[in-house]
Amino acid sequence: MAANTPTWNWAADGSSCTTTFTCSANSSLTATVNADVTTSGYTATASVTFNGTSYTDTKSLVTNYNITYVLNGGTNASGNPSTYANNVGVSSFAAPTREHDTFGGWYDNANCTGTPVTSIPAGSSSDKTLYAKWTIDSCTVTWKNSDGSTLKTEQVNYGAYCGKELPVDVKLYGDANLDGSVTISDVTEIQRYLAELADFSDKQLLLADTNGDGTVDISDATHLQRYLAEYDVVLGKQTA
Ligand SMILES: [Ca+2]
Ligand SMILES: [Ca+2]
Repeated sequence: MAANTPTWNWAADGSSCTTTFTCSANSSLTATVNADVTTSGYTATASVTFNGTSYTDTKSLVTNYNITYVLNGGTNASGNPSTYANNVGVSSFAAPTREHDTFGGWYDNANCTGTPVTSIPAGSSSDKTLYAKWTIDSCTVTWKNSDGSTLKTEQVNYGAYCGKELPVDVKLYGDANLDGSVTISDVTEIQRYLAELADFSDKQLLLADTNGDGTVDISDATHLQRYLAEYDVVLGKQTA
């Protein structure tokens, strides 16, 4: 039959193709044949011979895939792409940032184990999720005797004490409002500090860290409440 221009019916992934010819004199007459598909680079070529005439069609195999970043509280670098093309990949990723922490690489798993992901090679063919690994920055705290001499220095995770020189001649741990006794009003004062309604001096930061972990947060208010309720808890950093 005399055929008009064929219709090419590609598989989505370009791996196969059928070709439909329609009779130019009677469009109800069609013939569908399998084309031979070859690929070169990122182009697939379908070839078919029908009634002694050869026909070819091409399909691009370039596909864009998504990249998802799990930042765990960090801020991504603006240059990191949200997609990649499979014929190009991604040659490198920039480091995200998170305050007081050090970036430890991108990983393909939430536990950030194994080998860091530094690129996506050309030829990859799936959406990717990258997880940011973080290491908490640490700093040195110097504990001072009441005469000003150094008792000891200590490496602690970033927190309220960071970089501070702190006196150890303070006995009233929990006395966050510095009134000489440890009461529920100190819980309130810690909550005011956490709500940014009050500024704390270095001495207050030390006294307010009632669980002695180097930072002042809501767990210290809870710890102090438990102490006041006469649970068996001890206040403060046991230093001297
Ligand atoms: Ca007090
Ligand atoms: Ca604490």
